[in-house]
Amino acid sequence: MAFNYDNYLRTSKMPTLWCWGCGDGVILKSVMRAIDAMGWNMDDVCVVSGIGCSGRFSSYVNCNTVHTTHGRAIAYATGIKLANPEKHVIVVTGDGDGLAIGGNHTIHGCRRNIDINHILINNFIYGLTNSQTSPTTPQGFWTVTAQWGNIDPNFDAAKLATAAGATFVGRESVINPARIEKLLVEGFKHEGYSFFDIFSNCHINLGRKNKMGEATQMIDWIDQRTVSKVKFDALSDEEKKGKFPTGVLHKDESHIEYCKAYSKVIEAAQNKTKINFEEIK
Ligand SMILES: Cc1ncc(C[n+]2csc(CCOP(=O)(O)OP(=O)(O)O)c2C)c(N)n1
Repeated sequence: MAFNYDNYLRTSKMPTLWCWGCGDGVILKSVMRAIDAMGWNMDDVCVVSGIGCSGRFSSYVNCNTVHTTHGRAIAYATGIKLANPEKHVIVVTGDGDGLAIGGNHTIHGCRRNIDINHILINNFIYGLTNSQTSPTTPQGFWTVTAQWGNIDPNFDAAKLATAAGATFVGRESVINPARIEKLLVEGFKHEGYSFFDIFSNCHINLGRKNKMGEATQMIDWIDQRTVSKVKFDALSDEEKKGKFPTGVLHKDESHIEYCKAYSKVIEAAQNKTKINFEEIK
């Protein structure tokens, strides 16, 4: 039977504000299917988003939602999760939202290993505000803030999240929605900070200015840049240049989740005892 997205969407908000062919819709549908696969009740799910095209995500999902300020979604999500550890918190940011203005919040969310699911929709540009350079815009690309070509080196968001302490890190792209869904399910099951670097196409505000004005052209470009982790690991250093591995890139279940650690603070304060730091490693 066909999947009934209406069960999970605010259909009254349709159509979305996203451009025709935008990858954000593909990711939205993948998230719906992953939530369904988890068997989560939508009353127990909270979707938090920042500002940007990606920020509109929370408007369309029929659950508890908070559309927050630019770059601050992780801070809101941290508060929501700490106050409601039994709820499932999903945060959606763009690459600007989550790596530029909100880069600080992202690294500290990862560092704390709080059990939130951070989906970074990485379309390599500030989409909503019409093409300013983001921390993932490739070098040489034209943007309105780099009209002679972008000279800035990029962040590899997955490496950044891993280095900052996220305990589940994965990457997929809109080329394969089934793989996004599979990755999300695995990350949703993980207790701790789950970071998903999802490559998406913004053919309108990035592609059009860089000879990829059709969605399919930008999707082909993403296809050329991504390779499964298994294949990536077998490449030479030279072959790895400009390529990004997909799939589960990092998983570590040896660290305590932040809400659990915080419960020890509450316990110690209530009992006027000391925290046993052996228990919160
Ligand atoms: C404090 C603040 N600074 C700047 C803006 C303007 N602004 C809105 S969205 C955005 C960038 C969005 O880019 P990204 O996060 O990559 O998301 P996308 O639109 O590509 O999904 C900016 C700079 C704002 N709303 N608030």
